[in-house]
Amino acid sequence: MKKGEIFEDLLRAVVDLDREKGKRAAVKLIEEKINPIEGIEEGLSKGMKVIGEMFNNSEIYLPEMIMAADVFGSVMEILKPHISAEGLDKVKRGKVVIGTVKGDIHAIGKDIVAMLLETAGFTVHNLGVDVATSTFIEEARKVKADIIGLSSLLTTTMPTQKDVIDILKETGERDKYTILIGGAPTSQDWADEIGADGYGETAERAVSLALELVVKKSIA
Ligand code: B12
Repeated sequence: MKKGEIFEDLLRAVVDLDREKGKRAAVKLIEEKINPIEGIEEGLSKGMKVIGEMFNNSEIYLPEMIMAADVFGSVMEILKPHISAEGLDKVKRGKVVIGTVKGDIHAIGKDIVAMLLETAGFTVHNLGVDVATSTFIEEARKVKADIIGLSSLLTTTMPTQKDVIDILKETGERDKYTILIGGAPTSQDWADEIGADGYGETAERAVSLALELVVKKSIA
């Protein structure tokens, strides 16, 4: 079976809410020794994009969106143990506090970023979803974080990413942390506007950014 066909099956499994199809495709992907991260980005996540568009066009409703997230999660359970830190040494690279901002319960993308950062050698404190602005700051202080990761999937919760940065500026702690933002409605422009250090469009980009920025800081 070709790589593209497996990705297509993963995409279709999410869109058709077909858990068994997803599981079969995941097993195939592992048998064919394809990088699971590619399967997540090129298959599952693309399927989720389609689901989002269908929801937007009222072709599906909330229960279907919940079921799609469930299929995504089941397939991830199969892929997770096969995601390895190939080529990366096991040196701890720094501490990350990550969560989805207040008012927002989207978890999938943030959890993938958290998982890949962990695989890349970071110590990750995943605060979950609907995280209060004060909790991000308190946890970052408590664990002496190097990076704060803020996920937002709703246009209405994007300003909360800015709130975290603004409060850190007010308390004089802004420069203590590298702040990364992400989530579907966010962008590099938004990151620049609110004064974040980086924007990660995908989980892979989030990891490369984290590595770049931490190295930069250590030689600054
Ligand atoms: C699945 C889903 C849900 C699930 C979430 C389940 C879960 N456990 O997470 C459920 C059903 C609960 C849900 C609920 C709602 N949803 Co919803 N949801 C989605 C959907 C279809 C997919 C999101 C997803 O998981 N994508 C897959 C992951 C892998 O991608 P990702 O999240 O973008 O993450 C990647 C990158 O963004 C990045 N990244 C993410 N976070 C971070 C953080 C950092 C630091 C970095 C560097 C990078 C990074 O890396 C990730 C991996 O590559 C999107 C559509 C879309 N296009 O995003 C709508 C969507 C986000 N939802 C939407 C809406 C409206 C809602 C509801 C308000 C619906 C309702 N009427 O109740 C509620 C909101 C509830 C709330 N208060 O949060 C809208 C938002 C519109 C807007 N612009 O504000 C969208 C865009 C759908 C649409 N087209 O209308 N949703």
